[in-house]
Amino acid sequence: MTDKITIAVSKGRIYDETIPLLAKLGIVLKDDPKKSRKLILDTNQSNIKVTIIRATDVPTYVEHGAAELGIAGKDVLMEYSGDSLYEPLNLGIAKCRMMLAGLKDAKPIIDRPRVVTKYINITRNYFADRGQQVEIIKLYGSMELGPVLGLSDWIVDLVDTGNTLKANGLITLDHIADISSRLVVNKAAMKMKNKLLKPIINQLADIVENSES
Ligand code: PRT
Ligand code: MG
Repeated sequence: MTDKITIAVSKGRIYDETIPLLAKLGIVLKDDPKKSRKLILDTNQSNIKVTIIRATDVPTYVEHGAAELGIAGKDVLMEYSGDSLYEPLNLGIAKCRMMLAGLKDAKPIIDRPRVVTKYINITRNYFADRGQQVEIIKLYGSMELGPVLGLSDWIVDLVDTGNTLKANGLITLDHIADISSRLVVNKAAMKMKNKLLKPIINQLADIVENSES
């Protein structure tokens, strides 16, 4: 099996921006994942397959070697607690910012501030660094609703255009991190399948470098 690789790609916006990158590498999907129900997709290269999965599952598949390569947001990687992943490349796609936000017309906070987020670890570290006591409440989506319905004072979430915050009467309060998608590589595969992986990583690095200038 040293001659085959699987690339795990986050679905959603990362997938949309990954397909042109793969095309530049000469890797083209044989099926349209929006039409096919197959979870593992063949490409024009017989030894390379692509699987499109939940963003938060990408590091898990790659760490355990079920996929040799993965493409995931830095937000997901920062939140992930495993540590045996190589992260050789910032792909510069699906860029956004991790922000602290709250209601524009917020009432003064009298108690420990409550924060809703799906990024529990990032949020805990952020407030620990500032020495501030907060109560963190985990949500799985639509964080913006938290302050609107009085579940929390603040949210920690990703912001791109800022339209979602604005539409819900929220403003940014602090910038926590710049986010973009990264290439991650399984550590064992990096040794065992180096002949196959190295050229892909190098070519991707060239493509990213050229698209920056
Ligand atoms: O199911 P789940 O929501 O977990 O994932 P998904 O399949 O819906 O994927 P998707 O498309 O949400 O993409 C997730 C990944 O894209 C994240 O892990 C980030 O690395 C990256 N990314 C880049 C973003 C955004 N930009 C972004 N703006 N992910 C989410 N958003 C959301 C944000 O949470 C907020 O609700 O977009 C909204 C804000 O956008 P603006 O433009 O209104 O500011
Ligand atoms: Mg989403």
